[in-house]
Amino acid sequence: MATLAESAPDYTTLPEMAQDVFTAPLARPAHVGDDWLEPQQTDYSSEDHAVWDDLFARQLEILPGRAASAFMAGLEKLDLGRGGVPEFGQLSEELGALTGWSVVPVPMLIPDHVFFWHLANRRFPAGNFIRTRETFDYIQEPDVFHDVFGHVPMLTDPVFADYMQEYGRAGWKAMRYNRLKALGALYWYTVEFGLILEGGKDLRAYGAGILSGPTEARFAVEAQSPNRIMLNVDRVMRTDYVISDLQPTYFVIESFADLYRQTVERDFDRLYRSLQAGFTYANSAVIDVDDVLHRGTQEYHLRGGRGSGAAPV
Ligand code: HBI
Ligand code: FE
Repeated sequence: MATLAESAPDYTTLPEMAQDVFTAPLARPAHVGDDWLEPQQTDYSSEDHAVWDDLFARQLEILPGRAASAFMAGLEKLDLGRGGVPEFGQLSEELGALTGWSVVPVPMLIPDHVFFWHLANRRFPAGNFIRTRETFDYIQEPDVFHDVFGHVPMLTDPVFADYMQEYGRAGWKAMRYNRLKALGALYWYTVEFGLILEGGKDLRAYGAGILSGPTEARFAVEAQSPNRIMLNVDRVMRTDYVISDLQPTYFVIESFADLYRQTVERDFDRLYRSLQAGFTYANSAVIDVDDVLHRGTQEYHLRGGRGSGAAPV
């Protein structure tokens, strides 16, 4: 049977999002255009720069031995600890020389199709604002510390940099099949909360959601509560996730090359056709196809999780 050959989308132009695609509507601030880019990066106050410096110092106490080697190398290559919030122009020049990526300022969360479009063109949209002392430990909206400290170092790794671009390109197909939530789960369990088993033995974090906060690096790498399961893309794209607490389950890759292979060389048409709308597996589920590294006790979540006073054990 002959199938119609699909031509590749034009990734250079902003895609149109169909009205009936399941996605969160966002009100666009009046001062940004369809690309959601800020005209320029904020002029940070000296207090803003001090907040960056203090966040940076705190993470560096926690991350050695817990963060992936590629992440620690990226921090060095970009000299992100030189003091103060990095200037995106200079950062983009340095990152551009390494992997061709740039960092562009956005006001807040941006719509999925705009986010994918920037990634497909090797532009990383980073929150312009920085948290305050009041929200020092935890904020839900991605600020410049989460985005630049958490995400940008990984973009110095050539394979990971390619994975992020391919992830953005994958957005077009996910929109067409109305499966953005499933593709979002893949982002969540890799780019935000991914673990890697370095050299087949050392568990390390490469996800920005883990690396940019004070608690989750220890929890993700060392605690007894969470499940740690080898990444399987089909499985992950059927798995629900929580956005406001530590993760009940982390998925582990062998290498970035393996992550790239599992996703980019995959037949997403088949997967999307077989996926139900919505998720199949709870975020704490362990199922029979799982290659389980550690079966978690889930003690932290069973005791009530964030806000309950439960220890992240
Ligand atoms: N916007 N600023 C910003 N940062 C994100 O990480 C982001 C976003 N919009 C949509 C989005 N992420 C999702 O598409 C991914 O989490 C899948
Ligand atoms: Fe993020």
